[in-house]
Amino acid sequence: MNEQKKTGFATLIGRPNVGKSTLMNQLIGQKIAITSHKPQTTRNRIQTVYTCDQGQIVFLDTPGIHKAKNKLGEYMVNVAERTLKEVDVILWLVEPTTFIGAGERHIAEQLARVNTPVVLVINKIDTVKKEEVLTFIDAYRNLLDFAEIVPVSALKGVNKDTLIEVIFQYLPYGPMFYDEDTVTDQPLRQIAAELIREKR
Ligand SMILES: Nc1nc2c(ncn2[C@@H]2O[C@H](COP(=O)(O)OP(=O)(O)OP(=O)(O)O)[C@@H](O)[C@H]2O)c(=O)[nH]1
Ligand SMILES: [Mg+2]
Repeated sequence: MNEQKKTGFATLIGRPNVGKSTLMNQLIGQKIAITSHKPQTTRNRIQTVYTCDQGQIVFLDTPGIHKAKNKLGEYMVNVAERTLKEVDVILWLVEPTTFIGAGERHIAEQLARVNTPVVLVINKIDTVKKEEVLTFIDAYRNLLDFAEIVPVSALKGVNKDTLIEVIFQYLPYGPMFYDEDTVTDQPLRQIAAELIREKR
């Protein structure tokens, strides 16, 4: 019997509002992180756990990476950037567009400095025509040496299973970090407080 499991850490990074928290909630099938149309919703690192027969993925949702304008912003960016070196795979979320702005280039520069494999996740494909998706892939392909490029819709759950498969490819074999019924490291009080913040 060979029951070896894969287990490791995947972080979600990207500019504010690209859908990091929405994707994480969708992947684990529960609402833990708050989401909103306003940027800079996530203020700290939120950890959630996905367990299946293959093993366990610990997701780290981070604050959006942006040019910091104040102390809170600076703190949020530091949290996101520090996380890059600590994980097995990085999921970089981008908007579905061929335009690569200064914000994306800044993130690409940070990513070029770490050895961690980067999966480019083109999110919100429910908002564009199917045939356009290839043009976005082409626009991004040369920006960085991506491990994979996966188009998804975090909102609708499109390509969710493909993304999970891709993540497992980059995880090492090893013992699980959490019980199989653990979903997050966030205390319930914290989840409740965050959900109240979202409703404001
Ligand atoms: N149409 C569409 N909207 C999406 C999708 N994913 C996220 N959104 C919307 O985009 C907005 C931002 O989503 P969040 O998940 O809060 O984004 P975030 O990247 O976590 O934002 P910060 O925490 O502020 O950095 C919300 O209004 C979401 O409903 C998607 O796949 N399709
Ligand atoms: Mg967020």
